Amino acid sequence: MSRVFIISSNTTTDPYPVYPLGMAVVAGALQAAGHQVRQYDCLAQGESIPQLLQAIEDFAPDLLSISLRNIDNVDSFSGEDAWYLQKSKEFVAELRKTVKVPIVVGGPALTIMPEEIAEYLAVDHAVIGEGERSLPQLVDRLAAGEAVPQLISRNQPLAGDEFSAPLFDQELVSYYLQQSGMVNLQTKRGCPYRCSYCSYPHLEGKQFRIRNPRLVVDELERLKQEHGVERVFFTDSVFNDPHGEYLKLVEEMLSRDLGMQWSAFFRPQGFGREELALMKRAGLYALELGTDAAADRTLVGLDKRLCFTEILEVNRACLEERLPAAHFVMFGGPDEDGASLTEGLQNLAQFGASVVFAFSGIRIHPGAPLHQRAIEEGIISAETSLLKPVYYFSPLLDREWMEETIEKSFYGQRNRIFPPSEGAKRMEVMTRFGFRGLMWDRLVRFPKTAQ
Ligand code: B12
Ligand code: SF4
Repeated sequence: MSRVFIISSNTTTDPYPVYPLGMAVVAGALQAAGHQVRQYDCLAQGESIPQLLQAIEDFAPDLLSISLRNIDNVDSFSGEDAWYLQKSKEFVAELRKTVKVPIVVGGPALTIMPEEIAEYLAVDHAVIGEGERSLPQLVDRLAAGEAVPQLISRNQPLAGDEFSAPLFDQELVSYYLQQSGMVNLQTKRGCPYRCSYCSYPHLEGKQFRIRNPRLVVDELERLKQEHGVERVFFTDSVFNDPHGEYLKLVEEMLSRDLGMQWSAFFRPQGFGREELALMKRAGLYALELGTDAAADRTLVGLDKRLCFTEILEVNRACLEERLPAAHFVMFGGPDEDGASLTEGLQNLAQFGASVVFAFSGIRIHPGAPLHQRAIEEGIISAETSLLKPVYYFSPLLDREWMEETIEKSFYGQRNRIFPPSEGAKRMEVMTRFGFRGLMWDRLVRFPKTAQ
């Protein structure tokens, strides 16, 4: 048995504070493997280094592990203060001065750029991919005195039913309920689509690995009964898999009459009023839609494999079912030109009461098809470091003109948000008025008769 101190270093509160689920899952796996674990969340429990060092000393761990969630905020308008790795580097360096046990990092940020981040942070070990099996194995190898390399490659992907149950900590749950009114849970991993900008298939694998609905609902029940949770966000890359497996989970939620509310990311394709009505009965209260582009030309440019008419149908069904929906749309991506921008803005006007969050440019993540395209178009070279965010902007239109055009088109509409900082401002105001959670769902005013 070893003692593992695990830290969630993420302190971002934009768009709202999110429960450190990665840390909780890994902590659950360590505990199940017989180790003693202490979780520490820098957002909920403070970033003070002396306080943290005291907690570490009190626990006397054999290993210090850090969960790294975000590299940056994927918003091209942001500057250095939204690049979180500098702070992570200083954080590790401060801990290193006192902590003598090995320091290991993992998490989605790390898995996106493992070599570069491990070197930049100067940690002893960096675990790529899922931590449930890899971290307990590392702990055992270190305890046995084995020499272990800095980079630990991925294990075989776990099957859906092998994912660890998160070890929810009541102090943290209470903090997130107070701050955001919800915690989070994962019902599956992976995504079989290949949208050209997206890092999710790299992070979670190219196939859906689905958890047994009964286990998910058991966890929901525990969250409600033992932790007082009424609302969750499902963190799946895509909640609505095309084979409709997600409906089995929805049915299970319904059959257990959970009385919990939930939201998730949806791909705006292949579902309509019938599915929405069922999900609404099971507690769905808002949908975040991976619309990503607003015209057929740019949807193809992103290799979305869906067309605008399909998105519009899903949007109409959401309005008809009176379910708040938010579309996340990136302008300036592959093949965007003046005509597609004009068409896209006209298309977005058809979303009516639903919310649109628009972004300018697309963060290039290494290994995503967009990375190769940016190299081929001479936007970056193969050697360009992506540690600090680099954004793809279509060479076919002027960025400034594009941004002015979007702002003009959205002007005066509370449910059309651009630039992204506008969303943060509105949420700040709503937080002051006592609202919590997604908050954008409050911006939706359904017409008397749905469109
Ligand atoms: C769901 C989600 C959201 C939801 C969260 C809702 C909620 N209430 O939880 C919303 C939409 C709010 C959101 C917001 C943001 N997100 Co987000 N989000 C995700 C997503 C899809 C899943 C994250 C998750 O919870 N996974 C489930 C847990 C269990 O998995 P995990 O954390 O990866 O942990 C596993 C492994 O990584 C590993 N592991 C984790 N920790 C550790 C530690 C150790 C020591 C080890 C060994 C292993 C290990 O083991 C775990 C179990 O296998 C990821 C993409 C993805 N598919 O991973 C992006 C992602 C993490 N988000 C990202 C970003 C940027 C953001 C925002 C900054 C964007 C913005 N400006 O709004 C904000 C930040 C929010 C915040 N406060 O931190 C990026 C980070 C990359 C980057 N460039 O920085 C990602 C990777 C998506 C992307 N664009 O590529 N997000
Ligand atoms: S954007 Fe959504 S559908 Fe496309 S690859 Fe990423 S997670 Fe999958």
